[in-house]
Amino acid sequence: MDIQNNNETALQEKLSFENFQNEVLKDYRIICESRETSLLGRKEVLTGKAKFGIFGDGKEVAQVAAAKFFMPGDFRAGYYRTRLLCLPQALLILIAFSQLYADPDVNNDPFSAGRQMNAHFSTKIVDESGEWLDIANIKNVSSDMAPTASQMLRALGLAFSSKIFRNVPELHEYKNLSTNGNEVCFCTIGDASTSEGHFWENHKCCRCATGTIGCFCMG
Ligand SMILES: Cc1ncc(C[n+]2csc(CCOP(=O)(O)OP(=O)(O)O)c2C)c(N)n1
Repeated sequence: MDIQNNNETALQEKLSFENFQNEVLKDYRIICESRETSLLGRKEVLTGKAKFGIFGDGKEVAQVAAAKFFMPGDFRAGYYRTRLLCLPQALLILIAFSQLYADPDVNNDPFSAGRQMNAHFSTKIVDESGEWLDIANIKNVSSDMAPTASQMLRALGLAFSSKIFRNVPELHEYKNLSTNGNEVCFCTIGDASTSEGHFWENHKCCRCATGTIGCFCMG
C-alpha cells in the first residue's frame, strides 16, 4: 500500500516561507489527528468497548520528522508506537479504529485484515501469485512482531541485505528489489526494550555487518 507521502515535491523545491508554513500546518494536523485518535482509542479500551489497544501519543513529532526522510525503497522495522511512520494520513483514523476492533475487512485494515495485534503493521513484498513487487519503489514495512526488541533483528537483516545488494554485482540487475543497496532501514524501539540482550548483540553485529540503519529510541 502507498504510505504517507509528506509532499515530497514541495520538500524538494527551494523552501519558500509559504511552503514552510503549509508544511508546518500539515504536520501539525497529522500530529493532532494522531493524538486525538490515541486518546479516543484509549477511552474505548478503558470503557470495555475494545479489548486491547496500543497507542503512540507523546511520540508524534519525532515520527513526523523521521517520515520526511523515509523514501521509496526504504524499510521500516519498527514497534507499535510508531504508526505515523507507516500509516497514510488519509487512512490513519480508519485503520487505527479498524485494528482496535480487529475488523477483518482488508479495505479497512490493509496491513493484516484484523489478524495482527493492533498497531502492528506490514506491507506486501509479493503479489497474489507470489511474484516480487517493485519494493525498490515503495515505502516498505517489515511485519511487526510482538517480542519487544525483535525489530532490531529485522532491521539488521534488512540492512545486511542492502549491503549484499551493494556488494554483489550479479544482484544489481534486480532493480525492483534494491537500488544498489542504497536504501535505509528505519528501526524504532522503546527504551525498556534497549535492555534486552539481543538489542546489544545487534549493536555489536551492526558494527561489522551492515548497510545503513537509522535507529530511533522512542521511549
Ligand atoms: C520479549 C517480551 N517480553 C515482554 C513483552 C511484554 N511487553 C510488551 S510492551 C512491553 C514494554 C516495552 O517498553 P518499552 O520498550 O519502553 O516501550 P514503550 O511501550 O514504553 O514505548 C512489554 C514488557 C513482550 N512483548 N516481549
